[in-house]
Amino acid sequence: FYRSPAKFNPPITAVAPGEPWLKVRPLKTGDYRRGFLQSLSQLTNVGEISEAQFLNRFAEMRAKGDYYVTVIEDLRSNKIIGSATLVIERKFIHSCGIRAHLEDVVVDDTYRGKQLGKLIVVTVTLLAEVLGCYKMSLECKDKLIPFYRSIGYVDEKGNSNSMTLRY
Ligand code: 16G
Repeated sequence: FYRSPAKFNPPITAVAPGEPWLKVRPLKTGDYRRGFLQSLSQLTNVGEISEAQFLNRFAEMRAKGDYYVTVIEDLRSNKIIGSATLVIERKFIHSCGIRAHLEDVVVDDTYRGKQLGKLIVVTVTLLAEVLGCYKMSLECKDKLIPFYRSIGYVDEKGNSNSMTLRY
């Protein structure tokens, strides 16, 4: 499997994320009340989402089976302090292959310097490989390019320039 060039110092893992009160795990329905959406609002506009809306969207994602939302919880406050989503796209090409997209990566400002962004990205990147994806791609702000490079992502210039149409 993928050996990330990312260096962890001290050496943390998803199972032992550096502090006994931090837990890396899949999203659960109760995470609405654990501040999951407040945490996401550090990334972009989340909007006013009721618990029913959240549960409905989460049920849709689970029914599809192609969404893997991973969160980090602070067990002291029972708050979600970071998350990342892996979305799988089904293809005809690459022998009916599957491709992974890394989406909505966020770690609370107040938890900076604990390597948690790196940890969650490495974790879902490995998960995509275990699931059989032939590649994982993402879009990010320019200032985050060095971060993703340090984890092994490459900007394939001229080949896959990221382009957007906004509605
Ligand atoms: C970043 C995110 C993307 C997210 C978008 C939100 C990563 C790797 N990329 O590009 O997943 O959906 O920001 O910004 O986390 P927007 O609200 O402008 O679409």
